[in-house]
Amino acid sequence: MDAYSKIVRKVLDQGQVKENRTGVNTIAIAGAMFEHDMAEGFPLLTTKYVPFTLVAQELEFFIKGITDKNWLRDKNNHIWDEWCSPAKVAYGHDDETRKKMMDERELGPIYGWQWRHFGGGYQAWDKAAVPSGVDQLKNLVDTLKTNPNDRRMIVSAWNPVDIGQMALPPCHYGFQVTVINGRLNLLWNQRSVDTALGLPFNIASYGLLLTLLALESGFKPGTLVGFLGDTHIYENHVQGLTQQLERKPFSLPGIKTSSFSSIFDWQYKDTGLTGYQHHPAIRFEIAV
Ligand code: UFP
Repeated sequence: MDAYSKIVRKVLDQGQVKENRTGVNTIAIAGAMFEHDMAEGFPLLTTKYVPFTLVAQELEFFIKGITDKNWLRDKNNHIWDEWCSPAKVAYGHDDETRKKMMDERELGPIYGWQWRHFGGGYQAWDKAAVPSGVDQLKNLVDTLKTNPNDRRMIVSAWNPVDIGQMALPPCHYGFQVTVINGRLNLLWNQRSVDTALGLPFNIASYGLLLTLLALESGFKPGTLVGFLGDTHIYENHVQGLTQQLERKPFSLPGIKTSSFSSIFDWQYKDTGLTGYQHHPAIRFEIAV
């Protein structure tokens, strides 16, 4: 059984019913670990279709530090749409901030902002403001090239000062890179895990980031590890996941990047899958 299916199995077997803010109960376990050796292939689920292009577009959006979701919408990518509906924006915002965010289609200082401008004084509606703050991603890349044995290569998206301004507090709130025996490993932390809808995307996204950092630094892709906190299945996802577990996985796809010069210039179009064989998509309702 693949690493993802094992987590699904564990939540189905051991999960306890838990209420949460969405109104749809989950079954949840205290935590789980996902581990995948990139030498075995790219970790995109084969037991259902996962739209890799949407994952890659979102990663480019993060890497570029963009927080205006129109950048994604222009590419027909709607994965962040739910997180700026008036109900969602009410999440920790006063009326004036909400109006500005709706006008701007701004998600607030979410992942990309924290990766590239941590502590930089987010003011999205002030077009004249030059973003400042700590460029954590650039620092990580520089260290990877100059001192790969370093054990401090961390990017944090969890910024308590900024959380009130975000459309959604980071779910995956930090990642670390290590280099061991010429292989680059990426370890991410995630506080809250929607096993059916979020986790397949999160695995693919960090698998892609690992791949890009390996290209950037010349190390071989190593192990992808996810430390997962509240790992849950929404009750209306149980049936679909049970059906998914019955499917026999295909061998994993490969991943191919053309004309790579730097992770900072990389575009989602530069990377594609090779040989992605998969079972049909499964419809899961998103709990917002
Ligand atoms: N969620 C994920 N992965 C993500 C993301 C959200 O699994 O990358 F952005 C899920 C987890 C949870 C919900 O079910 O979205 C967020 O709700 P909360 O903030 O209450 O944990």
